[in-house]
Amino acid sequence: YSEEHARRNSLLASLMSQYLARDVPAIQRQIVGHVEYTLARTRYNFDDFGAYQATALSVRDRLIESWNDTQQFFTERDVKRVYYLSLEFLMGRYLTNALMNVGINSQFAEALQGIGYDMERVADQERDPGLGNGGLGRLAACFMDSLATLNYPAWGYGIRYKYGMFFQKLDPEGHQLEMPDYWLTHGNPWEIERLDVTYPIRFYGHVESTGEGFKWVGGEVVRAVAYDSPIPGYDTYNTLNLRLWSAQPAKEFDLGSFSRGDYYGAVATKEESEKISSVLYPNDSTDGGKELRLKQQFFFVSATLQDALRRFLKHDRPLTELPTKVAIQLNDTHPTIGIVELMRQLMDVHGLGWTASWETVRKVFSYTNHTVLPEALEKWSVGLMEKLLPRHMQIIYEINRRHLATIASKYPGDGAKLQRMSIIEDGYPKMVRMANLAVVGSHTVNGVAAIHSGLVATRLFPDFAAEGYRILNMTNGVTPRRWVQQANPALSDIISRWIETDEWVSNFELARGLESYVNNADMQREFAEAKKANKERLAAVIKSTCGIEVSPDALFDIQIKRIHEYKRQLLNILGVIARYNSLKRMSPEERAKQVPRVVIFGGKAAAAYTQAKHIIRLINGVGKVVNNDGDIGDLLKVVFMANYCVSLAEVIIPANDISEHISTAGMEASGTSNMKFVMNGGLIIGTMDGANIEIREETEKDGEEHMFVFGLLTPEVDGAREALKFGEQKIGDKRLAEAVKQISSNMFCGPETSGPIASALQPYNDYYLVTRDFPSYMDAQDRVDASYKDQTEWIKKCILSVARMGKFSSDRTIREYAEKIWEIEQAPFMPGSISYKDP
Ligand code: HBZ
Repeated sequence: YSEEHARRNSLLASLMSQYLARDVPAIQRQIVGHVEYTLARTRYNFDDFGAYQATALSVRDRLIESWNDTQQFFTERDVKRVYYLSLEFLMGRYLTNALMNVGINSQFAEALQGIGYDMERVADQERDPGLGNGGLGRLAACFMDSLATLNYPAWGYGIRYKYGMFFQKLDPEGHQLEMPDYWLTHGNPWEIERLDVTYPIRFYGHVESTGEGFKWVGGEVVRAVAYDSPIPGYDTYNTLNLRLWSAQPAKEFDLGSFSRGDYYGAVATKEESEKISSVLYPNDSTDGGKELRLKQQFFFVSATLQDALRRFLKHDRPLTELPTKVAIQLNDTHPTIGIVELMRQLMDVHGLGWTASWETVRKVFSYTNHTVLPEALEKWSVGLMEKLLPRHMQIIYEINRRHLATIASKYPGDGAKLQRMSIIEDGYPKMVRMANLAVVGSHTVNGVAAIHSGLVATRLFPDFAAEGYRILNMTNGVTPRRWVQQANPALSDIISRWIETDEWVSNFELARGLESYVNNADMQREFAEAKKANKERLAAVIKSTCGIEVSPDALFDIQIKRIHEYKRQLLNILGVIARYNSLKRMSPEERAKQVPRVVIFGGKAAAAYTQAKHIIRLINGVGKVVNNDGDIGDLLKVVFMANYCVSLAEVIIPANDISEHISTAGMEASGTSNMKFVMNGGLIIGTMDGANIEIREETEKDGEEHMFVFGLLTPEVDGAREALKFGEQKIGDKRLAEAVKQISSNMFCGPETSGPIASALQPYNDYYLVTRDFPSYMDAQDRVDASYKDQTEWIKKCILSVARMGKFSSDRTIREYAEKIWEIEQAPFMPGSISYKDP
């Protein structure tokens, strides 16, 4: 490089470091500068929201610098990258996370303080970007944090929905109401619009044979525009990218409609295209075959693959080398059409042959399954696929033809096997099974907890497992940055002081150091005080949002998750009714001996999931009766917190004594909130399902009871269901029979709710085995009460559990994916290592 070039680069670097200095006056200059020049508001008068925006922009400036350097570094090193494809990224608020990961929280707090603003109030101005339904979307967010923290070269790809997960309200009777969540009202300071990064995406049209191959032409074209958000890692300079696509009208106008003079019609058609990225589907299981949903899937996957191939082809090399530079993870089957789209791009756009393309594709993709519930497996009708994506349907048929030919040659005459393994399901209408397509087109399939991965291999894909398809387990994890360090400063402080390092934040195994202090009275007292403070914080939120007064001295019993029959919120509320009845029968002396409880629920029901909505209504009905009963007072309170979301979880979880993870065995793939609750110093009441099993394995040693386990085991479930269906039809347990009778008598809600609930609890209807597990659930609750009475023993259980949760950091999970599935290496940015090319 020329001397002049070197002089210029060093000037640029020093300008940058002056601008991004970390001292308080420099930070204040940036914030006030953004108020005045970016927001165009006056520096003498701006509210908390203005302060939030300006603070966010100042933080973003820093992230952009490290982000640019990191990307340049990855490019120059030509490292292999992983692309995490997910229709959902449930990121939660950015500000505090970014400040803490970059390590500039205290400077910013002081800077704000100095100009008259309070950091907590400022951070509270941020709107939750709710671009996900639940566990699957939040997992993607935890993974991005771990990927950045561990310096892996990774990108997240998804959709920039204008409307996130609906806003949940409750009407006065306690019915769920859904309100649109237009989260971009005041803009989003964390994203960078890339109007220059755009790709055309085609829909409909037809396939033409060119003589050399096939070409997809006609139909409609929309444009995908990139929006990038920097993802800072903890205690590292590396900053990753989350690229979300937004749909815009394509430039090319339909000349036909102009010549017909239909100007408004032509504009209206163009406007339609924006709908593709407008709303997140709020179903956490079934997709209902909606055309727009398939459009969303193809839209983001096609843009992503065009982007990835463009990046790969910056170097001159054959596309068959793609797997040495690119790994693509499919977060559930939602992006599975990408397998077919990559085939199309390789063959029809880049001219590769079938065999080379297929080999390349299978080395690139891997697929994570998040459910074994048969009704939740994604299928699209062949008719819809043919209409929307005609070339892809052709390719799917060809993939299937070759796949079945291999199976048929190995198992001649076994038609049933062919039917089970086929990507196309015969019937009216014929359907494309996305899970089978994902398995056939991937080199590795994984489940998300040990038991779940076992079921994926033995129940979902046994034929594929027998053929040697690679099915692994990757037990989920959660990031200790957001879920302990940021959500629970009181506990974080205790951990850091007692183990004398804060390195647990990026190595949660170190929390094990707490074990040696479990009998230390000071440690126990501090732990109890932190818990109490967190419960007070939650009690204040409950008071202000629900108008219910709860005592922080009560046991806080929490179930927050999507409302779903298999998750059995119904079992919980039936237990509450039984507890209420039992308290009512007690003498005042007896009552005085009981452990007071606050039972807290939160969660959204899919808008069309009637039974789940009935359950919400019932919970609120029970709350009304119990909370207003003068005999009961603080002994029992029932709270339903509306609009459960990431930022609410951050306040709720640190306040838990007990959390409920009580799904019918075999039905919850993993659960991830179970991990967050225990890391925050609470215990679990739960079934032997999902990751509960592994949490118990890690946190209990011989003879200890740190998890209150109850219920049937997975292998017992099918038999028990049959037995209920054909056996005794009276509810045996007296407490349960009484509760069901009260529900049926409309004691808590009207017949439109109590009817369907009581009906679901008839043994022959009880698919989720609520009645079957009820007695053992009540026994487990009795053990909870008994344990809680001995506070010292209780706190010891909690401390030991926190200490033993190292496995459930998403850092561990990501390392496993990186080594066993993606085969990527860590690439920490090295200062001075990138060459800024001579312009
Ligand atoms: O994924 C959840 C599982 O239920 C849970 O057990 C697991 O811990 C978690 C992470 O692996 N699944 C979901 O959250 N699924 C969805 O949100 C979903 C969203 C849209 C769909 C289907 C499922 O079309």
